[in-house]
Amino acid sequence: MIVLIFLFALLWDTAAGWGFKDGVLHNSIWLERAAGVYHREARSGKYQLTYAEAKAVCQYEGGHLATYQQLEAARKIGFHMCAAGWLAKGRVGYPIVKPGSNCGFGKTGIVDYGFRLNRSEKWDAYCFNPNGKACGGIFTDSKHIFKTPGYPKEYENDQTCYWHIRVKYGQRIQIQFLDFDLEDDTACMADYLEIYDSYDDVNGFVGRYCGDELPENVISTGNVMTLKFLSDASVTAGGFQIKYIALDTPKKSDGKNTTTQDNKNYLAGRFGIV
Ligand SMILES: *[C@@H]1O[C@H](CO)[C@@H](O)[C@H](O)[C@H]1NC(C)=O
Ligand SMILES: *[C@@H]1O[C@H](CO)[C@@H](O)[C@H](O)[C@H]1NC(C)=O
Ligand SMILES: [Ca+2]
Repeated sequence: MIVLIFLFALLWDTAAGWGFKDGVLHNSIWLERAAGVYHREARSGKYQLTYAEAKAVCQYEGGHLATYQQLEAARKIGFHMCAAGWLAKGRVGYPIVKPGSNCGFGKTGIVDYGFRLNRSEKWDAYCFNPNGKACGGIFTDSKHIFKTPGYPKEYENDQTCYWHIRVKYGQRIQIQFLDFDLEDDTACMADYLEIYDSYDDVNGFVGRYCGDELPENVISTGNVMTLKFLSDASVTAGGFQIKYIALDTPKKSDGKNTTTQDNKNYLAGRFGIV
């Protein structure tokens, strides 16, 4: 661990593109470890999992409950969730990157509820899967392609995937749909993809998508985005392939604004509101 910190300190000095902004590390050697952390809730909604159930959810997906340290490493690269979840050894907490009055008591860090004596309490879960789960993750590279689990085969029932994207401060994220086919229903209640222009799936709702029509590109306003894919207990479809790329925000000296132009594709969700 000490060696790691030293190495980190060394790299810290030399790596030009790295740095703290809003208390968050942009790019780090922790990424590899941290990227295996993800949030899970029961299909029936928030705060429905006992400790034993939370453990089972992570194990079913080939991982285990994340430790406090793993959650903190993930937080350091921008993992932010406004939902308390079980961690290893019966601890409960959630990671806050961006302080807000409605979540995390205006502080940043792991909001720690401590080791619970009553393991029948119901919370969400934070899992860790080092083997690069196909479903969700935290991404900080300048471009990446996401696929539904199993793609190009049909996705499975009862999937919940979160993709957290964070590019360099000052950049924006462009989402391009390469292929899209989710079970279709009029209000996208069964299977859907949701896009959020924020760290989590609470703020910045952009749109909810289903069916087989290829949605238009979406461009973020900031350098973070969250994508959430859910499938219900029956009927699957081909799934999707989505590419994101980091866009450099034009320098002020350019003297021209692309914002207006980009905005026409922004909030393009089939059920886009806000
Ligand atoms: C433990 O938590 C459950 C769920 O919140 C509650 O129903 C139960 O009464 C609690 N048990 C004790 C001993 O406090
Ligand atoms: C660009 O946008 C900024 C902020 O919206 C505005 O103040 C400025 O006048 C715009 N510049 C041009 C050239 O449109
Ligand atoms: Ca379905």
